Amino acid sequence: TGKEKWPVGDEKAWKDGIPALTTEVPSITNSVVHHVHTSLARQAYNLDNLGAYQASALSVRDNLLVKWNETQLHYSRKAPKRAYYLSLEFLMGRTLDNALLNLGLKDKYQEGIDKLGFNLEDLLDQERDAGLGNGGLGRLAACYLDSSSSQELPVWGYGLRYKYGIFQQLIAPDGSQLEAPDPWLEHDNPWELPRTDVTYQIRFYGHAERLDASKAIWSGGQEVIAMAYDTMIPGYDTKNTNNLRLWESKPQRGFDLQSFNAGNYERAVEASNSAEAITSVLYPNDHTTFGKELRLKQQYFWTAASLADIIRRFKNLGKPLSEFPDFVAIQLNDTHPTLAVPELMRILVDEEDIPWDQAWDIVTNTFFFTNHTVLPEALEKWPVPLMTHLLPRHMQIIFDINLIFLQAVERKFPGDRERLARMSLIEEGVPQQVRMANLACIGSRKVNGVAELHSELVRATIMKDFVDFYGVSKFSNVTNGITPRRWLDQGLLEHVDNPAFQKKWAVVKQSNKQRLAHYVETTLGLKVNTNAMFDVQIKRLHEYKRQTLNIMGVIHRYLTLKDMTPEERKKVNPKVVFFAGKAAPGYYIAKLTIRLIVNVARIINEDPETKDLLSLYFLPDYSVSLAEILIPASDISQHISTAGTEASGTSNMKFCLNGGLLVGTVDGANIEIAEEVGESNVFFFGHLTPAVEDLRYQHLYHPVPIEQKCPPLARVLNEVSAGRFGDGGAYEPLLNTVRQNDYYLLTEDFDSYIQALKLVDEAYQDRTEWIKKSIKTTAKMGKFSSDRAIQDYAQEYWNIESTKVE
Ligand code: T68
Repeated sequence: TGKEKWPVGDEKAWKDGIPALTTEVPSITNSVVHHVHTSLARQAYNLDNLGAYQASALSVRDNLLVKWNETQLHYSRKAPKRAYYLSLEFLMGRTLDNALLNLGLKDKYQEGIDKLGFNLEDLLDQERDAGLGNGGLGRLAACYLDSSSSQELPVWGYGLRYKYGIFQQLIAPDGSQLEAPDPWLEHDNPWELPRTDVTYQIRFYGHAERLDASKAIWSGGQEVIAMAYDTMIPGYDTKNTNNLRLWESKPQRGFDLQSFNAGNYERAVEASNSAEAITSVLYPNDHTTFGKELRLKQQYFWTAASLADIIRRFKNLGKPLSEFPDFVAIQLNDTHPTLAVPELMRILVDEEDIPWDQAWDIVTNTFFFTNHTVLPEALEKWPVPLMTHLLPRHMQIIFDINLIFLQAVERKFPGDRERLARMSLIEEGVPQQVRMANLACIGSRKVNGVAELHSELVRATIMKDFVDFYGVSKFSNVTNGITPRRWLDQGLLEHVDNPAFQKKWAVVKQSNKQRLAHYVETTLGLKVNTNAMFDVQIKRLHEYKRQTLNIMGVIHRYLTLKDMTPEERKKVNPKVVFFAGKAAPGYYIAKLTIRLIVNVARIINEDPETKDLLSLYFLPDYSVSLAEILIPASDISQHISTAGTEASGTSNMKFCLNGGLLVGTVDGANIEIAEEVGESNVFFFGHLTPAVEDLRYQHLYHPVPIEQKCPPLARVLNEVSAGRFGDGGAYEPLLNTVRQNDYYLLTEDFDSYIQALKLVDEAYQDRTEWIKKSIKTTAKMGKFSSDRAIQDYAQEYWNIESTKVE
């Protein structure tokens, strides 16, 4: 109510002491100088850009904290239903620029910092990216936090505070990717608040002793401490500032005293190391499962700490646990947090003495599950022996859930043993494995995919049996979205046909291209032709995303240019192709693709006959910050996955929002983007999803040699084989994926791909028309705001309401 008795001491003294927001230049400079002197213990005499960044960040942080405190108090008083977003990845990028934008203080800080003799843009550049994610899935989580605060929704994120984020990508002299660690916390992180008082003990190993048919006691094993770090999530133009809580693992007592006293110093240190190892590093694999014990430990550590925290907060409301789903909704971002399902059962049944059926009711009304891929190699499975060893009680609970579930399936489909085998939580084999997607599905109220086509495929493939069992209404769609705050770099329109506006539009795009060219020049020492069309493909390296198709297309273009007479070449529009993206360290073919791109670039960028017409850059160490430079600079971007493989894609949305056009397959969110911006503004090519299965079947059983099937592509492969781009036979394993069964259908789509790129060239010739397309595209992207996506979740899934801080 806000009217309750003041909790401690003199109310006025407390209230007067709350720091004022620094929203005017004099208070801004005061607060920055204050932090230089106190927090940093430095002065104007010895302050570099890094120090000035840190002091500015601390000053902005003070503002965020005033709002954050108010928000948390407001939520506690109002006690609305809350939603929690559990994600192993939050790819936040940098914070200062975005915080200033959301606070509406960018101009004022710019002025203040100028006054202190520094340049805001230089300071922004000092910040290290928080790279706590691999790609789309992790960045999506970050966009959803931004939108939750902006929409004034009571949502918290829960994740892990990795000491090392996604690895730093280096390029070796031969063009291959090398990985280096990312010690992003090296110089203190001003955006996090260590909460030494928010800790939980998390158990691993030990033994589970059954007490009756459903209850058990889990004891022994290893105990590790989870400690909270909070990060403020500002909303745009609102006081609401939500929280992202990340857990760090710590040893129980620093040292195991017993071993220490027994003179076994080494063992004591080992125990402490093994606890700290849990949150030491982000696993760099997307779309493959690795089966490493440490990864499973991360998943349990994080879900257990988060649930303990959520339950503690719920209990403060003084309500019975039967009302838990009325106050708590938990979104499972992919299957990574699925252990939350048996963990909540364990807490309710073993610790809270709630009967099994009632507990299961609570669980299945609390969780919601988002699937991000239908690729079979990405579906998470854990060996039963490993799970039994690490989490003996959870394994029992999973078996019990499975037994009851399969009995229900048997009642609905009597005698259908194959169906039971497919739907079981346990995959038979040596060893048996736990199917996490099945567990997430049956433990959740709803299941969603991330774009219309993808959700359709989820229903038709991996979840088909579950649709038959539950009915289709449990399985729906929330098309992904992106925050327009971070990803829109220019103003808006309504002026498509206004020549003055078109001109301004072109000027903005041009200056974004110059900014990118400047970046390339300062990082790679290479000059970029800013009069050329900029063509960009930036995403994780993966066969299904078909960077290989793109590089084969570039080589084809190069060979075509070489075949031309100088007269013919004069008619060609220059083009610059950019690639960026990381490959999982163990993904051999993806790494070979990088090596090929780098070496093709070396040859064609040096060819005096063609270099003004075609050049190619692989920008190392792709990150959120680099994306912020690349995306606004693109004329055209490539989203060319084999149909049916890219669940949604989100950079496609970011490019279009910035007036870049798409060349793409009929896949993921490309389809819905075309519906919004008009098909005439998207360059589609390639086979459609329903054809893919048949084509793969033909490749396996009726293969046709590539020379027959696609001569231009065969020529490209032969040139690479022959060593035209160096390294003779090095690329054979990559080329063979295309020559042999061509699972991702490059030979099937190559001709229409080249045709689509030709249409792009033609369209680009008419610059005015192109600019109009660009303006229209930006204007029609509203659907893909993560504000819309998060409202879909809030209304259709979580049933939470906006809770505005006045
Ligand atoms: C992506 N998935 C989808 N996964 O590929 C993309 N996976 O189509 C979609 O737009 C995006 O999710 C958001 O929905 C991923 O990014 C991972 O990064 C990942 C990481 C670990 C394990 C499995």
